[in-house]
Amino acid sequence: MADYRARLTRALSEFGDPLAAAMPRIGNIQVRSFADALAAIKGSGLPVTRLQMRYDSSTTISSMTVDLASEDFEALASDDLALYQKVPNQSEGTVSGAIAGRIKRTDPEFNDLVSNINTKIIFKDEEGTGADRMMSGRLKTGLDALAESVSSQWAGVKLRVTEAWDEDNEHSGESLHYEGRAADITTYPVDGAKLGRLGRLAVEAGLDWVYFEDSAHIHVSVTK
Ligand SMILES: [Ca+2]
Ligand SMILES: [Zn+2]
Repeated sequence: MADYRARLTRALSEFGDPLAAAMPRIGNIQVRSFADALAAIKGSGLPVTRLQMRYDSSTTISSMTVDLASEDFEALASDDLALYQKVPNQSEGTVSGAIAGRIKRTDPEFNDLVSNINTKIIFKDEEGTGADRMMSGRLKTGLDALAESVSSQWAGVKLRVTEAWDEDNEHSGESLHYEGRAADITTYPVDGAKLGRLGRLAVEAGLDWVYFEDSAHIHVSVTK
């Protein structure tokens, strides 16, 4: 009995249950079942949002209720990027390198950009010019890898690019978008709750600098 009581007290205290400090005298089998149940919950790896016990008397548990967090909480508990997080946690210029100059269609540097026609990526192309597909070879390599991991992570979900190379001066002055070395991404279908995981997948896909820029998109960039 003492052994089970100690196990239960320890299990309860791990959940921060105040009952651990004032253990009721409950039956041997109940204590064992309860301790095993708590161990199983802990083993599931899911956070517990509620733990409630009811007693018929000082020696009998009448019910025990445990609410586990949803899988959304499981995602939050992982290494997903948080809003405004940068990986690595340095300035973009330090990691990806400063822009040399804005590339226009008429510049020779434009010929160094590639058009990404990967069918596993949805390109927003709201400009209707194909600019969203234009990018450096390194950015294409990273996004192509990311597209694979996105479809592996979520069935029926694709990587979506809303901006890559920009010729419409829609970004801040020194933005790497102007050199085709940056992209703004989401999932498709668009789901803000997936952005934190998307950011981590982008890091793992080899994109050099990943920034959870706002609640609507992830910004990524690469070195030259
Ligand atoms: Ca666009
Ligand atoms: Zn951007």
